[in-house]
Formats: sequence, structure tokens, C-alpha cells
Amino acid sequence: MRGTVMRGSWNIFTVRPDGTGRGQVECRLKGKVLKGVERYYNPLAPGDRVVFEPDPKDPERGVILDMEPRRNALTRLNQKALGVRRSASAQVIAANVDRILCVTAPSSPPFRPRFLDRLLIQGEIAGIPQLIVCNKRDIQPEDPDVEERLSDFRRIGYPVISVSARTGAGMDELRRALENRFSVLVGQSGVGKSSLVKYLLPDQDVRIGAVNAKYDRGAHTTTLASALEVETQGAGRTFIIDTPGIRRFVPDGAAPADLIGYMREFAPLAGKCAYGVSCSHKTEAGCKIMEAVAAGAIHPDRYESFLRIREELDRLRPAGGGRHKSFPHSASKRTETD
Ligand SMILES: Nc1nc2c(ncn2[C@@H]2O[C@H](COP(=O)(O)OP(=O)(O)O)[C@@H](O)[C@H]2O)c(=O)[nH]1
Ligand SMILES: [Mg+2]
Ligand SMILES: [Zn+2]
Repeated sequence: MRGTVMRGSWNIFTVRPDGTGRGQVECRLKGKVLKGVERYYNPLAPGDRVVFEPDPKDPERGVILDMEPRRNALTRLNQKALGVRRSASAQVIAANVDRILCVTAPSSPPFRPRFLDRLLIQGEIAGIPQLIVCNKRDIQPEDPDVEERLSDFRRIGYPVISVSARTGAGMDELRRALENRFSVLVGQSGVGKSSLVKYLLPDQDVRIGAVNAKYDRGAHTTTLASALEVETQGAGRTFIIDTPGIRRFVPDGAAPADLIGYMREFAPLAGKCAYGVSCSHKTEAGCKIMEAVAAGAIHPDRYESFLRIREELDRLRPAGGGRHKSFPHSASKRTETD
């Protein structure tokens, strides 16, 4: 039988069988390594398509036999591996996704546009369409700095919608954006991802956390990425994946030199600097990137993001200067280097 992974970790996964039924099967991943996931920290993620065999004695249990090749995957560099080693492994947040909803809030927790940049870069790397969802729009008054940054994201080509999980404002538009698709909600802790899911699925047991007053961030109440089905009018099926809040996001799958291609307003300038591809975009005369910043075509925050992320990726680059297109990984956490 075939189905879609809804949630799970390590070796037990909840699978929704294909077809019209709403049942779920708890499936074990029998100690085997699935093809194509070797570089990832976790073997399967919500959205993965699997072949499984139900237990003849208990139809609510089964064994996963195989994974269908992924159409795409939203991944990140695994934070645990970052501080310790030069090489790092990646984590799959969700697979086979139609749209990434980058959730943010104007305040509480504080608006972090450079965090949003990181999510957007990852979406570009993965080739998944994105939508910026600014939640908590009930919070007044509006902050002109937040509005200015949101309008710049619009300018460079990302749709932005304003919603409030508290008042319901904008939720019809959000529902329409989700319809007949597999969407994943990502963003900092406390921006209201789970609250949005709860609004859409009032009958589901969705865990919502108070924003921690001391740190002004959400408590970590969502511990596992989890897909839920939203009932909609259309003929297709609508799934939404809630994910745990992310504190630090390092893009996965881009060499430092390729980063420029994953930032929309930077990409057309790639290779156009006076020093061509060897330009560091930091000091050189005739640097098209710095000119674009000066001319207002690239926002200074985005330029700052670019420099910081490139530096992080540079630091992570394996010794010897090789490209880190695939990070060594094994479930047994071997410490190997490229
Ligand atoms: N004012 C306001 N608070 C909200 C809104 N949505 C969520 N919250 C609150 O923000 C806190 C964190 O919400 P939660 O959904 O757990 O955030 P998550 O970490 O992104 O899943 C909770 O106290 C929610 O009640 C909203 O639209 N407006
Ligand atoms: Mg949550
Ligand atoms: Zn340059």
C-alpha cells in the first residue's frame, strides 16, 4: 500500500493511506536505510510518500518498505552538528511540499527580517513557492519599520498576506492559499504557527505556547513537525504541516559562491561585477551588488543577510576548499569530514 507520512521520528511514523479514508497507520521503519536520504539526519519527514505493508493482524500498524523519490524537500543544516564539527548534516523538515508559508509577526517575538531571508533562501534552494504570512496583525499600532521591510519583500517578488489567528482577520485569504495543496508553516517560535493551524482546525488538539516574557519568544510547545488535513470545499485534499519553532536557521544545499543566485534581487547581478565571479562584494570597485545597495535596489538588511550567511557557509566548508554539496551523514552520527 501507498501513503503519506504525517508525522513521526526516528523509526515510528504515522502514515495516511492513499484513498478517501481518513484512517492512519502507525508504521515502523525496520532498521533499514532508505535510498536517497543518507545525507539527512532524519530518515523521513511529513509529506514523504511511502510504500508500506499493514500488519495482517492489526490494520492500524505496519512496516515501511520504501520511500518514493522526493519531488522536493525543505531542509536545513542540523544545528546540533554546527558548533561541533566543520562538516554538518542536514535535517528534512518536510518533503513534497507545494508551498512554504514563512510565518512572521510584527512584534512579540520581535520581527526578524533577516531570519525571514534565511527561510526564503532555503525555499529558493529547494525550488518551492513561498508565501510570507504576517500573523498577529491585531497588534497595534503598526510599526513603520516592519511595514517598510514587508513592502520590500513584496517588491522583490514574495507575496505577503496579513492575518490574525486571534481575530480571524485575513484567514479566508490564508485558507484559499492553502486549498488543495500541501503547505508547510515555518518560522520563529511564538509567531503563531500552531495558532493558525488551530484556527483552521478548531477540533484538533494543537498545542499552543505562551510567548516567554523573559525572552520574548514562544515556548517550545510544538516538538515535532506534523501534517494535518484541513477540510475544504474543493475536490483536492489540503494538508498543512506545523513545525517546531526554529531559533537559528542555516541554509542547506548551497555553496557560498552560489548564495547570490538564491536571493532574488541579487541573482540577475551574478557575474556582472568588474571582478566577475571573484568579487567578494565587500570592497571592490565596480561591484554591482554594492552599487545596487547604494541605489536602493537591494535593501541594506538583505545585503547584511547575504554577507553573514555567506560567512557561515564559508566556515562550514570542509577543509581543503571542496564544495560541500553533500554533507557526510549517518544515523549513527559518525564524525567524518569531506
Ligand atoms: N495577539 C496575537 N497573539 C497571537 C496570535 N496568534 C498567536 N498568538 C499568541 O502567540 C503565542 C504563541 O503562539 P503559538 O501558536 O504557540 O506559536 P508557534 O510557536 O509559532 O506555534 C500564544 O500565546 C498565542 O496565543 C495573533 O494573531 N495575535
Ligand atoms: Mg507551535
Ligand atoms: Zn561584487
